[in-house]
Amino acid sequence: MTDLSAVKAALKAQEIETPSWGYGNSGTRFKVFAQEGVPRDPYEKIEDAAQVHAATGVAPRVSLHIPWDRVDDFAALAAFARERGLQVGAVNSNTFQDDDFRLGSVAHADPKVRRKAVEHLLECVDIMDATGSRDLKLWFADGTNYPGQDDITGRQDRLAEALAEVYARLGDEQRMILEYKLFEPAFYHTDVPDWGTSYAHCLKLGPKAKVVVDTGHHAPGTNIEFIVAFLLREDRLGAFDFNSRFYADDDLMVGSADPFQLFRILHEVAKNDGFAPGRQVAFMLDQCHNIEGKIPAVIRSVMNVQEATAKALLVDLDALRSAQSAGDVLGANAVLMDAYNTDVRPLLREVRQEQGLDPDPLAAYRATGWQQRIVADRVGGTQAGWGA
Ligand code: LRH
Ligand code: MN
Ligand code: MN
Repeated sequence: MTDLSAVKAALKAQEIETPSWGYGNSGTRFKVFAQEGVPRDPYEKIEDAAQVHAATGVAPRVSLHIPWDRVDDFAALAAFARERGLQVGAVNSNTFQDDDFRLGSVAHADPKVRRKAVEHLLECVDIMDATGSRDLKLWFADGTNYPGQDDITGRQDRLAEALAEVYARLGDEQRMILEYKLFEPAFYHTDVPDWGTSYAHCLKLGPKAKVVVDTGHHAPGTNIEFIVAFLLREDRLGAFDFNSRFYADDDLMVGSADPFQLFRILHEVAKNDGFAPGRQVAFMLDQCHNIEGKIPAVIRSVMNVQEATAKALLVDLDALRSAQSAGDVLGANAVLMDAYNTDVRPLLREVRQEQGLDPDPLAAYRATGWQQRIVADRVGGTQAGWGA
C-alpha cells in the first residue's frame, strides 16, 4: 500500500521552476502574436512568476535567459525576486542569436568566434555569482546543414575544450547542465544531438556536470523514461526542461500532448528516488505560450506536472516489484495503470488546502485581478526573444 501522508509530503516539497521567457511574447517562424499586459523587462517577468508561485505554492524559482534578461544590476534583480518569495533558478546561455554564430558557437572553426562564445558562457557564471543561481544551463544550436560542411570530430574537440574552460570556472556549489537536441536549427547534424553525447561530455568534465532532458528534443517514439532511469542510476540527471510536443520542438504546455508519457517519466523519477532533494534534479518548464494566456498557461503547466507527479507517487512499488519478480506481466502493468488512472485532483486540492492555498490555482489567480492590472499598466510588452 502506498503511504498517503508520504505522497502528500512529497507533493508539498516538489519545486517547479518556471522560465522567464514563458511570460513574454513569443511565436513561431510565421508570426508573433502580441498579448496585452506582457512584461516589458525582466523585473516584470519576475512579478508574473511570483503570481504563479502565489497561486500554486510550488514554483519558487525562475530561470533566466541571457541576453533576453540582461539587466545592469543582477544582484538587484535577485533581491527583487527574493522580496517576492522567489529565487533565480538556472541561468540559460544564448549562443544562437548573434550573427557571428551563423556557423556555430563553441564548435565554430574560427577561434575568434569560439572565444566570443566562451566569454558569453563565463559571463553567465558571473551572473550566477551575482544572483545566487546554482545552474548554468547550456544548449548549443551548433551543427551543420550539409554533409561535408564541417568536420564532425573537430567540432567535438572544440566543444569539449570550451566546456572544460567553463567548467573550471564554476564554484563549488555551482553546476553545468548540458542540454541535447536532435535537430534544429541545424538539420544535417547537431553537435550535442542526444543524451549519450551530453553524458559523455559530462563524464569527462566531472561531477558538477549533468544532463538536461528537454522532453521536446527527441525523435518521435523515443523512450524518454529509459533515458531518465539510466541517468538517475548514474547520478547524471541534472534537470528537466518540460514541455509537450506533437511533431517537433513544439514547446506546448507540459502534459498536454501526452500526459501518459509524463507519468511514465515521473514514475522513473519516483522509483529511482529522483524527487529526493539531495538528488538535485531540477524540474523546469521550457515553454512558450503563443496563442493562450501566459500566466494561466504556466499555472496549468505546473498543475499538470503536479498531477503526473501525484500519479507517479501513487504507484504501489511493493506490489509492482513482487509482480515483476514473479514474472507477472499483466499484474505489473496493472499496478502502473491503476496509479495512472487514479483521479488525483481531489488529493491535490486537499494538499493545497493543507498548505493554506486555494484548492483551485487558476481561480485563485483570476481572483487576484493581476491580469486586469497588468493589461492596464503595461503598455508595449517585449518579446521573449523567441520566434522574434
Ligand atoms: C532549445 C531550447 C533551449 C533554449 C530554449 C529557449 O530548443 O529548448 O533550452 O535555451 O529552447
Ligand atoms: Mn530546452
Ligand atoms: Mn527546445
